[in-house]
Amino acid sequence: MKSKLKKNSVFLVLLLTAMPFGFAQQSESWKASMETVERLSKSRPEFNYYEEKVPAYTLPDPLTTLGGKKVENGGQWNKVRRPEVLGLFRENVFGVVPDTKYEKSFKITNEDKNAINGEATLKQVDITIKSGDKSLVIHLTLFTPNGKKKQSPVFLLIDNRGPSNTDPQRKVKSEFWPVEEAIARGYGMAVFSNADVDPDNFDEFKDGIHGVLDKSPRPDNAWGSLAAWAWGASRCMDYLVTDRDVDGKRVAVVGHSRGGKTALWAGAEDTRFAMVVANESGCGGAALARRRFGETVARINTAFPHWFNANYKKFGDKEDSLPLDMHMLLTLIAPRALYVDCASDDLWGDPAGSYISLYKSVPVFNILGAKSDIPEAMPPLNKQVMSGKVAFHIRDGVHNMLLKDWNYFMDFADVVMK
Ligand code: GTR
Repeated sequence: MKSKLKKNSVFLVLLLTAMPFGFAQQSESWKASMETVERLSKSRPEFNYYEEKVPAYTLPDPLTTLGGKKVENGGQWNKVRRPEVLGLFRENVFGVVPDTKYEKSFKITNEDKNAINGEATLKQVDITIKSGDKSLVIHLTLFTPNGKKKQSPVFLLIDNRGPSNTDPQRKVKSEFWPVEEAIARGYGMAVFSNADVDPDNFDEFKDGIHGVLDKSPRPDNAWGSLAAWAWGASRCMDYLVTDRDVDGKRVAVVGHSRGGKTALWAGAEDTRFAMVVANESGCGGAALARRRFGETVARINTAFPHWFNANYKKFGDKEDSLPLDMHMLLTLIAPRALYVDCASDDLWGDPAGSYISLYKSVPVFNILGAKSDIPEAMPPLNKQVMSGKVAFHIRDGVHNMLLKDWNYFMDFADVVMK
């Protein structure tokens, strides 16, 4: 036994020495290239892109209650700490949904059982929300694979890019929503446009669902657009759980960038989502606020005053006084499946800060029995890490969501949703 071990380690040493330099490099943790850091710094000199300039910070412990008690088991998390953390994010970041009564109805406006050369069934569904004399329609598009005995798991995309990415007729195809590839792997694909729920502009919350449900005056914790889009994802989920071709217990909510922030909040608010994918969600998403790397709390609230609630604006340049940080948003997904990913050129969204955030959320997954041992060091470029219910990758290239990313999401879903 001993000599066998010895033999093996000699072999390993020989192998490592013989390995070409490029290969050895690839197994190292990702670091932003100096060229990227300098280029982006030049384009936005008022923001920090240098790791060594990240200020010292202390993160709040997700497993210590506001009263200072240590959470020791899943029961205490579910009963005490999770509601606290959810409340902190409602109050200080995304906002509270008004309790205005509304009616909801579904209408299938188009069904094609022979879509994608007979591989899929297409349904287009109008989800109508009505309150008093005001109403709004969310248009949901759904493809499910044909010829399956069981109901299909589905990815629901919160589309923040516009209809050219989500053509129901499939004349225009986009890697942003790769329906054909997902169908071939046995997944359904659903999508709605965030603009149906709330147009992405600052109009003092007059249009979209705010015009239908908001009370006046709006309190400082009233929901912003991200919370409205997340609410829209839940209304789509209301339909999906009724569809005979969909397995409502295996629906993943997916979003890119502002959509990624939204997907996280949708998964936090609505535990029916079995999986959350936050693609390049950055500031206000997976990236830690206290690192002040790339986009900051002050900047996001100035550039997009409608995304968060009014309370969040108080924390611009005062990140250390936040009673939370974004790793705690990720804990709200536990013990369900969570995918965080970044792109190497997208330092604005702080890939390193997003990974630390994921790593720091893991103790909550573990206390809930979803054992997830990801390493503390970030993985190399284009190398997926997955463990238990969490997964991560950093793709080479710019801010976008591509087939490469989707393939990784589906590889993870194959493990956690099939
Ligand atoms: C940027 C914004 C980011 C991100 C991005 C997007 O301008 O600063 O937080 O959300 O837009 O959604 O594409």
